[in-house]
Amino acid sequence: MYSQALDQRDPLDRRDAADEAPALEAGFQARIDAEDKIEPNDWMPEAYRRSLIRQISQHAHSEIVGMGPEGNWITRAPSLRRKAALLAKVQDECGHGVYLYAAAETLGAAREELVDQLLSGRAKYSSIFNYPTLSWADIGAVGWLVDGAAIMNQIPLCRCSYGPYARAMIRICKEESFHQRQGFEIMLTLCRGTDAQRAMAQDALDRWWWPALMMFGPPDSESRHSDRSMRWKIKRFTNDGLRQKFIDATVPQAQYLGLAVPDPALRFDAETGHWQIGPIDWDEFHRVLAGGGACNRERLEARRQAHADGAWVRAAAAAYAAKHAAPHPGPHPAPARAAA
Ligand code: FAQ
Repeated sequence: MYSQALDQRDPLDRRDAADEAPALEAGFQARIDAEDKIEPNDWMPEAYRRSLIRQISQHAHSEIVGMGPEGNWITRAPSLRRKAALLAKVQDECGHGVYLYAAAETLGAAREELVDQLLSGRAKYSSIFNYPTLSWADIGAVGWLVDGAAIMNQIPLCRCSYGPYARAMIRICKEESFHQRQGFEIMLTLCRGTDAQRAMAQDALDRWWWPALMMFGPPDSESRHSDRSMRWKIKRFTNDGLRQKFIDATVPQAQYLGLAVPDPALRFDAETGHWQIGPIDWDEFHRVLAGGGACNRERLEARRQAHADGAWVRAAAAAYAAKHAAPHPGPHPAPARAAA
């Protein structure tokens, strides 16, 4: 890995590298400022590399854990069309996780280590996936709000300064936008249905609204990584900036559905042209991050079980790779002829 390679160098070379570091960093920042993409073999500050591995791996874990809440409803989808769409969506999330782990690997991270961090509970993944999906309307709300929030956050990541992450995000965002529409369409169908269906849609919005706003991360005043990530153009907008964009886009959609946003303080500020919300319960956010959400334990248990169930696949793949890496034994000797 990159850091090990640095450590193994001759001490004199290391001293030269330390002398060169300020110039290298200035050159690196100039490339970022010029909107160049940084590629895996380019020089980069160690902190940039680590910050990307942190963010990309948390993102990958979120996609993988995020299969759980919706996967829960595949067998109970109300029609074949809904089942096929949900199945495809959950498979897409798995694919996103895989591209993202591959992007983290280009930075020298070992995938096994990243997965181990998730399974041992040391890694973070998005707070949103620690909430339960209690009704079919929750599948609509997850697509509409959770994928909607994910897209708002991820479209700017298509312009991230790190090339492999930016390129992975382009495809991911195309798929996420389909996910958001399928969720909104489920909500629309329910809202045009019976009173009981409308009540189910309202109940889902009541439970998912605030957790969806928390997906954007802590307020800017408490965001420890934002300043540096913005300077390095990993992030293009702050957490509060993206949260506000999401609120402004989503409140009119709720109105179109005929649903009430569960916030008595919500009001449109004509001066700024933005919707203003009441206070977010950041204690709840921190409680969920610390493992105290309704489903933290269940989500990790599901990942551990899936990992254990997949052990034979990993063993078979390793055996297959080893067989193909071994030198070819050459043609079989001709069978000995029987004496005439
Ligand atoms: N949950 O200093 P900041 C999806 C952590 S994908 C848990 O502001 P940063 C698709 C943060 O990691 C959803 N932890 O951090 C889908 C940091 O912890 P650390 C995931 C959170 O990185 C849909 C600490 O708090 N998307 O939904 C959360 O500058 C449907 C301080 O925070 C991404 O990962 C949170 N909500 O900004 C799948 C997008 N927020 O590392 C299935 C990429 C913050 O110091 C179904 N990531 N933290 O221990 C990002 O854009 C950023 O990492 C942020 C956080 C914006 C999430």
